[in-house]
Amino acid sequence: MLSKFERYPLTFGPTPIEKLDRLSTYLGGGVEIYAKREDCNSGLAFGGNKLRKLEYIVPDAIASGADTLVSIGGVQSNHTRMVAATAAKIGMKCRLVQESWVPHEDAVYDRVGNILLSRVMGADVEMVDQGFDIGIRESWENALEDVRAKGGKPYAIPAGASVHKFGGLGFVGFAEEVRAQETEMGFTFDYIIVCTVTGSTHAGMLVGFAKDGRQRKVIGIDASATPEQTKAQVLDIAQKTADLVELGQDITNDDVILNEDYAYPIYGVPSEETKNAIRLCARLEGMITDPVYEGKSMQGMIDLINKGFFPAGSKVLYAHLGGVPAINGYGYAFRNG
Ligand code: 5PA
Repeated sequence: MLSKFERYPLTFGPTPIEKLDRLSTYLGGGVEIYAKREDCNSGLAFGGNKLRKLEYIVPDAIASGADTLVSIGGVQSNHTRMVAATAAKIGMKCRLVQESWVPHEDAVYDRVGNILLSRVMGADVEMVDQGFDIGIRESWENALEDVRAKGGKPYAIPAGASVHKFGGLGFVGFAEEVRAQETEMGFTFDYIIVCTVTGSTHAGMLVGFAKDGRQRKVIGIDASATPEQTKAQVLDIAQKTADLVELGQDITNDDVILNEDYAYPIYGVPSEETKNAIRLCARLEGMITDPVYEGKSMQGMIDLINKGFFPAGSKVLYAHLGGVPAINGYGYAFRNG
C-alpha cells in the first residue's frame, strides 16, 4: 500500500512482537497478550511511534529546502523529542513549542525526561503557558513565523505529526508489517490495542487493517480526555490516508472504535488505576509504560480482559508506542514504587 511513497529510514526495521506470558497468565490465561515493541524501534533518542510517521514526512521536508523542523507538544511531549532527534539526524535545526498541557506535581518536570533530551540534542525549546489542545495552535504558527523572520526556512510538523498530509502513512506500514509477521508466526491477531490522542497512529492502523477487514478490531484507548475531538480527528486522518493510499473502500465513523473510559482524570495525569497497571506490567514483564499514554492503554487492556470483553482464546496485540522518558517527570507518583 505504501510503495509509491518515499521513505527516509529512521528505525531499525520491523519491530519485534513479544508474548507477555506472565501478564496473560496473571489475568486468567483466557486471552493471549502480545506486545509489538514500537518503543524499541530505533536508536534515535529512545525511539517511539512518531518515527514511523516521520519516515514518510522527512523526504518532503528535505525536498522543501527547509533548514528547521518546527513542532509542538506538551512539556513532556515524546513527539517533540522525536522531532529533535530527527532534525539532528538529518542535519536540520529544530524549533519546539512546549505548551503547559499537564498540571504537574514534580518540581523537575520541565527539566527531565523528554525535554531534557530535546535540549541535549540542540533543539530551540520555547515554553508556552497554554493548556491542552490537539488542534492547530497559534503558538506553533508564531514559531513558524519567527523562524522565517530570522531568515530561516521552517518545515511545519503539527502536534503528533498527525494532521500532516503524510501523518497517517507510517501506521499503515505498521499494519502491513503485522500481517507479514502473522504469516511467519502462523496465526492472526483478533484485536489490536492502541493509545489514541492526536489520532494518526490509530488512523493509519485503521486504514492498514481495513485491507483485511479488521479496522473495527483496532481498539483505541483514548488518553486525551477530549474524546470527541480525538475521534473526529482519527476519522478525518483515516479518510484522507485511505484516499492517499487508494484503499478502495470508505472508512466511516463506525470504524473508529475509541474507548473513553481510561483517560481520567485528565490528559497527562495518571489515575490510581493507571499507576497500578504500570506497576503490574513492570513487575510481571519488566516492560515499562508511561503515565500519560501507554499506562492508560495498558490499564484499558487489563480492565477489558478482566471484564470479559475479549472472547476466550483471543490473541490481543498491544501496540507499545514508546513514551517511557516522561516517567522521569512523575517521580512523586512513584516515590514508593
Ligand atoms: C503518543 C502521542 P497519537 O498522537 O498518534 O494518537 O499517539 C498517541 C500516543 N503513545 C501514544 C505515546 C507514547 C505517545 O507519545 N504523543 C503526543 C506527544 O506530543 O508526544 C502527540 C501527543
